[in-house]
Amino acid sequence: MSIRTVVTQPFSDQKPGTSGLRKKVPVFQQTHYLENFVQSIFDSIAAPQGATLVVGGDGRYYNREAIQTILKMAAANGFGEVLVGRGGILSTPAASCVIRKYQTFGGIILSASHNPGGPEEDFGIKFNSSNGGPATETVTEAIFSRSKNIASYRILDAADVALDKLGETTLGAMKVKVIDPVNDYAELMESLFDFDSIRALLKNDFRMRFDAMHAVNGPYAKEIIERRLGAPVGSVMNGVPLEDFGGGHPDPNLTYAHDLVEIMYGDDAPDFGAASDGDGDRNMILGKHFFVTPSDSLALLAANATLAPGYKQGLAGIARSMPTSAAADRVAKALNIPCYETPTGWKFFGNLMDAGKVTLCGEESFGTGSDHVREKDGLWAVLFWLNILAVRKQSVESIVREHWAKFGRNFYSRYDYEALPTEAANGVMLHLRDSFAGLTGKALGRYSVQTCDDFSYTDPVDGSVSKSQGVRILFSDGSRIIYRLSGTGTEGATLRVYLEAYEADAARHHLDAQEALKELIGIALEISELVQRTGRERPTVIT
Ligand code: G16
Repeated sequence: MSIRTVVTQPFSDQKPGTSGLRKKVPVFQQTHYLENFVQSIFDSIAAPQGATLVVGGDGRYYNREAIQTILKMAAANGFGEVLVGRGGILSTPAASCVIRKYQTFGGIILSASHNPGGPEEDFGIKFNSSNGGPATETVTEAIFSRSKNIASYRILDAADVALDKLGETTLGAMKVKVIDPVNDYAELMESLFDFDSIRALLKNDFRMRFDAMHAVNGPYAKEIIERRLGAPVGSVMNGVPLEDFGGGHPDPNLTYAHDLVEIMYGDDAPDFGAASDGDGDRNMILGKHFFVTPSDSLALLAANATLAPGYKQGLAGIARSMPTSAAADRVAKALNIPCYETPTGWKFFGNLMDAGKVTLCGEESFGTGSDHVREKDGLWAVLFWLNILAVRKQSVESIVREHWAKFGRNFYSRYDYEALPTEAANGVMLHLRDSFAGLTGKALGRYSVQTCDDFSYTDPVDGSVSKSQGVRILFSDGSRIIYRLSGTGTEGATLRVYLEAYEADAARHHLDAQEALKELIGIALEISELVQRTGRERPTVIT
């Protein structure tokens, strides 16, 4: 076996987005494309000789091929050991858990998250650091800049490694350890939640469904929910991971998780429904005929955190991404703990958690998590909810309604305009930025604009500054309209419009969010000239 140095040319499009490099599979299949990016990672992270790496992915199309390439390149780049999930599988939170538990130098996670998979669909790759979290912007910038002048990469000439059997093999001088992808993660979950109470809940006439969407969490959910917690077999649906997610879009929202939504809104609906995404880090929570917004879910978990054994000491603080509703801020205030507002991207929570400033984090994009790992964690959120339901013995809906009665309700909705021509989407953002002066102080219907800005964040731990993180139109009553271009799409541009209005009056809490936000939605479309500029009459997805 010999190490080969292969001469290559840089690609100009390897800039990591919100969460790593995501492209269509055929882009990754171009000669040297994956190798260039992997070598750019290795050249940027300064791993000491003999370091240990974790490698795994969500099992989507191209996962296996990519892992073989990464293993051979890791061997040629001086790594001493790689821990890889059996079959090349590791959910994103499980990868974070393994990195932390075995104190490795970091890990490479292969996933395009909630985006579809298949030969013509999406693939992705990102590096996570030794804290188990996505590399900071400083590191992703270094990787990008390396990718622009890379001239060669190193790879071991060797046969493929057998990934389907647990155990150790060698690849050149490097050890490859194939590990059980579920075990370490399941143990961590048992240490955080009251499995006895949840088991008792599931034994009674409480019924639940978990939709794994034919994605990575199938085996995790079957092991934890059905085997360890004793939910009846069949409680986990779409539990067999498929390379193309069964042709579906593994995004747990009301549009794409339609199998589950039909059941939860049908006759004889179960008491609790949940779904997670392609790589297992997102979650959606449903009660009987009832949807819990991710922003409310974060606030609810924070308010009830001490009911779970792993959080009984209370929370150090909460963090939410800027477009996430301020529902969690109200809980933080009541608990007298800080609440941080970060840009979109889980990577921004890492420093806060490492510094012990926050325990819970969440995002409107169906992401919730805590400092047990450094990724958002879909199943963790589901188990947290089950723990709360087991203790409070109330329905999901009544818990949420009680929460609103106490804290007020932050009506919330997100409109996604996917696959727009990039120029048109940029045009909307430019137009909005140009309108700041004219909008400030202006009355729009019953709302009055207090300020407008482009969100900028200074990390309170390392002082790094992230600019242009989304246009905010802030109204005097606390309502907000936010516009952002997604950093995770792979086709054209995705424009997101986030709408939020606070309602203290309990008599209005029963309103449908679309109804309550109707006027704000009209204003959002009008001031952005979105329809004229993009030609889109309707959003692709409303959540
Ligand atoms: C990633 C990030 C999240 C972010 C989400 C949506 O999630 O980790 O922090 O909220 O993308 O980002 P955007 O609005 O830029 O599309 P995931 O689940 O795709 O890894």
